Amino acid sequence: MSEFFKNVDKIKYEGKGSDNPLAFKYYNPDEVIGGKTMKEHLRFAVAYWHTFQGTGKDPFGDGTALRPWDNITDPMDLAKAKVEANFELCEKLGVPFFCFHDRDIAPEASTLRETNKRLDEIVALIKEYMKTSSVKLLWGTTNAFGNPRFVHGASTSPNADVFAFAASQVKKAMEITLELGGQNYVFWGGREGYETLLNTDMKLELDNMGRFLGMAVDYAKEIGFKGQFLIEPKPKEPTKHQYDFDTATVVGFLKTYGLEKSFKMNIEANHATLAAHTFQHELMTARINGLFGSIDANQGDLLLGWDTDQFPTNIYDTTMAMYEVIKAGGFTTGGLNFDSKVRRGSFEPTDLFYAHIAGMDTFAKGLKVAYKMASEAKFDKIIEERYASYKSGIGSDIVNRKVGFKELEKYALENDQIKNVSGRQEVLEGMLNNYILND
Ligand code: XLS
Ligand code: CA
Ligand code: CA
Repeated sequence: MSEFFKNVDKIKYEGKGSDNPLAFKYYNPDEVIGGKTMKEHLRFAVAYWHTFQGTGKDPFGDGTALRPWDNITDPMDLAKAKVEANFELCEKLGVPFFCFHDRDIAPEASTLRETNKRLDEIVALIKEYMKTSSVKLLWGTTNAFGNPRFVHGASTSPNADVFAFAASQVKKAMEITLELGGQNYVFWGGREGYETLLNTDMKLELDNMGRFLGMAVDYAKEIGFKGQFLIEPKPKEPTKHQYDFDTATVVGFLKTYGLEKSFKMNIEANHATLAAHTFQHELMTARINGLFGSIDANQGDLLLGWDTDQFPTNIYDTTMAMYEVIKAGGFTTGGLNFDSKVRRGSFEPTDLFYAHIAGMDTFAKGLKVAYKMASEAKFDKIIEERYASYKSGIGSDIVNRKVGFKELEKYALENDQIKNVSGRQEVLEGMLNNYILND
């Protein structure tokens, strides 16, 4: 067994005072917060595609990443080396999970049959590693967007042969996710969207996407896959308009096609901001609809405005995200998957560790602050008071639907001198600062 990251040992918790870039300052896996360890709360995962497939290539230039497997030329040997590197990296970081697309772990061959054989070979190798490692699969998914056959989408392609191909790919990816004990299966829309309505039958495309997901639910039952199905919303990129625009859109979609009991959400921070929402908004929308599942942890850059997938280092975002996770009762099958890539300029192998450490510390700090905020319930109390008018009198009659427009008009005619109270936003933002700064 080769060691790829020779200059990195197991990353330890050294605490706030440490200036060792290869140590945790806030993430202390065994520290107990509210009856659960940090490791159990946060359920971190490494994203195979960015960490092992990412090269730093962008539209203006070639990849810059220097990786210890760069000298391996045979595609299957390379795929095997990356399996080894994945277990080494996860173990050294103490990250308990990883996530992959089918095509991340095994390269596509010239026929589907041959591609599936390659997948089987790599899955057998991963299984072998899992026998001695505690690293598990958080979720599997399908890459049905990269190959040119998916130029017009997968399940929403106008070409039924493409629909069939994508179905066979998801079928296989579900089988290997089951075989590897994956706890969830993710559906991110890939190219499920459109460029122009001049050539698009939107109704047929949406109906087909509904049919496709329905077939996936049927097949999961057939093979006994008990993992959670997750949908990951995104408003644009690669298509101009992605059908799974945001959480609210997906909630409507699931209800239209009768799929709301079979799916939950995988919320990505960068996709939230692309949809002009905050990360917290998307998490709350999922939670209040009973559909919170998992998180793709990253952050965008509002000045750039595209899906930059940066490692999460913004403490406000991680605090409010963990606040929502706690309000949702914590993760069950889900977790925090670093769908994040090191910047093109951070091309050294050790940058992969620095980046994950920064992300893990930022979420650990967010968890600690959020836990305190949730247990002290100051914000809850303020919100409760703000809506107190619905607890009695006319408010309670509205909530209980005891009144209609006629009764409300009668009430309003007698109570038309309305008094409002301040929303005190700045006080609340100051309170949040105090929590973050004093913890
Ligand atoms: C792309 C998505 C993708 C999904 C998995 O923007 O984030 O990586 O998470 O297919
Ligand atoms: Ca994602
Ligand atoms: Ca993304």
